[in-house]
Amino acid sequence: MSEEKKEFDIRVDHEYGDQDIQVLDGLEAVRKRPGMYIASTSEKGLHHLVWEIVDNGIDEAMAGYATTITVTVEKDDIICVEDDGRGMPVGMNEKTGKSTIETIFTVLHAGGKFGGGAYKVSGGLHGVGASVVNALSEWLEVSVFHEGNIYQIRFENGGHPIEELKVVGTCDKNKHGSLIRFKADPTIFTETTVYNYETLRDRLRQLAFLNKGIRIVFKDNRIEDENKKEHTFMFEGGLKQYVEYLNKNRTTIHPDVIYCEGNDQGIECEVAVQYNDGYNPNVYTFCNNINTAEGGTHEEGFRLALNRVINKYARDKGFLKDKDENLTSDDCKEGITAIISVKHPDPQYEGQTKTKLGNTEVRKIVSEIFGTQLERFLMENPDQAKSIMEKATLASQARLAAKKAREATRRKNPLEIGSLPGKLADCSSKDASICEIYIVEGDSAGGSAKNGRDSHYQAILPLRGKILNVEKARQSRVYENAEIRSMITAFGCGVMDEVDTSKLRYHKIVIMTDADVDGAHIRTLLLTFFYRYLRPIIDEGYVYIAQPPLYKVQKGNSVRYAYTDRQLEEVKKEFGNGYGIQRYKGLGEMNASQLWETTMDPANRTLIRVTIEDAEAADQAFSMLMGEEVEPRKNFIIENANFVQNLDI
Ligand code: 1YM
Repeated sequence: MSEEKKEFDIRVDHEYGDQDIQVLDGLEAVRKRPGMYIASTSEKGLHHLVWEIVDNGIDEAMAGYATTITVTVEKDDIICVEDDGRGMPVGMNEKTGKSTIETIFTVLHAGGKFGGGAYKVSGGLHGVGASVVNALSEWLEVSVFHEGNIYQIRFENGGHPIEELKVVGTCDKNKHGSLIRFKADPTIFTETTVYNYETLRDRLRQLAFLNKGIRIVFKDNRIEDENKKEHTFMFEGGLKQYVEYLNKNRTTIHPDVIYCEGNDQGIECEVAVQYNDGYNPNVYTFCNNINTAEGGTHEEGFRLALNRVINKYARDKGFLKDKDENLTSDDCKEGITAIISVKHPDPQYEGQTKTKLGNTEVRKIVSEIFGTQLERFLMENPDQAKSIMEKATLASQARLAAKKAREATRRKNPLEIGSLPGKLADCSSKDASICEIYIVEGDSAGGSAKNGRDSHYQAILPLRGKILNVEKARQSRVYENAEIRSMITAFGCGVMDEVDTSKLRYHKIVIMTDADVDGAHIRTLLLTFFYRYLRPIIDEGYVYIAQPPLYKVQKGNSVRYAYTDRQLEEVKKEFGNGYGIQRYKGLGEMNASQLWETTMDPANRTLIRVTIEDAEAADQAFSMLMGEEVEPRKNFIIENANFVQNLDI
């Protein structure tokens, strides 16, 4: 037996037999390799702890016993989750000889096995069990309100009970439910134990949309602002309201959200759809409340039905003539906002990130439920049907035009230098894994970058002026845009469904814009373009943002650069007095060697890797950019360079 366990044996106050050692081995295994149980020990993994516990509350609500789940972030980042359900069972577990609650919190995967009857739909991807949360917490407390009594048990140091479950007080006889409080263990979550307000708020809102009628209260006691501190999310309309919410900054082309639900073979299926006047589809799919970002059989079923029903209606009603070819799936999806949510007792996930639903029976179930009800909607609402048919047939015409334009941007041979854009100062290396391309705003900065770079592996592509907002333009116009064509040909990896990142000519695509509002705007437009037309280069982590300094501080011969206002204060302190400060308004103010030294030299620079944590957040960002209101848009750009995360060298 290892030293660690002996120490543990002494710490607990009642005797432990072999069985207990096994239990604690389990929790110890979680602590040794947390990555096997939660996504990571970074910020994402930290939030996983909350979702694990919240899921149990949602299960209780979906089983019809709880109405409200309250999630509170207390000061010091303690999480408290409470529901008003039956309360976790307060009896003993025969097999372990301990209370059921202690068992659930100390035996890996115990929760599921104890549940009687009602199947749990939550979990799946992160259904690792409450014991994992316990193992990764500095301490965790469970309280159950049951028949006028408050039962409680507390665990410390990664899951060790300090006492057995016992009654610690009384409460109103009518009160019932479970309450769990915990503090994440900072020795496990070494990056951060601070919860992100937006992450929690947005996911709790999403859970309320996905589970209609459940009230989810979010309180963040770390915040002073009374308006932001507390939110109640409750949507009787469920997905229908979710679609309305996603379309709120858009112009819809028909008034009613098409909504349907059904149940077949124990699989629940819910779909909501509404078209807007944009050109891009926004289709989000979920299984058991988990975002299936890679799609899967539910998405296929949806697509099949959409195609089948729209084509049939278009033919029957003469929107398509005999000579016309069928509308493609892309035609039918132009400007669609759709949510597909299934609840499955035994989901199978596939794909690179295990976010693709694999259960084959789901395809037909979704296709039939959605197809039947979409058909009925079109029949009953001919005016709205007409708007949708016109949109899809127009998309089809535009597609044929776009195809032509697009063929013109496709280089015959990716290495054929002659066809590379004229403005590109390419690098000499052909080894994509070391090559970088800097997309630079303006010719003057482009000039400095060209002179300052290491031309062996750094290429420079200067862009003139603002680039096209691809959210507001049809594909054919996008492909006509000179700046966009330059990027597509320079990258060499194709566009849209033809993207092949193995052909990408640079493994770092670096956006280098001025550190001002215009620079932020250009950056967002570029990201919008990448997101919509070159999504895999973001997903696979090839896109970065350069961080030029904001200030140069000089005293005699020593020069320091400051990238933030805080750094500036530090440098000022260091220099005492007698220094001069230059504020850089644009990259163009730096000469070639300064630009190299501060922003491009791998030894000194800071690059921020762009990730899209969640398509919905990004989509909201982009629709905000499309909105007509200028002020929120400006503020938004300033605040949210922010789907921009993860500091990289
Ligand atoms: C704040 C988190 O965990 N609520 C919760 C959990 C359970 C029950 C009720 C519950 C379930 C069942 C029967 C059942 C759980 N019980 C178990 C186990 N909120 C939160 N509310 N009675 C109560 O599934 O049959 C696991 S979770 F295993 F004990 F049944």
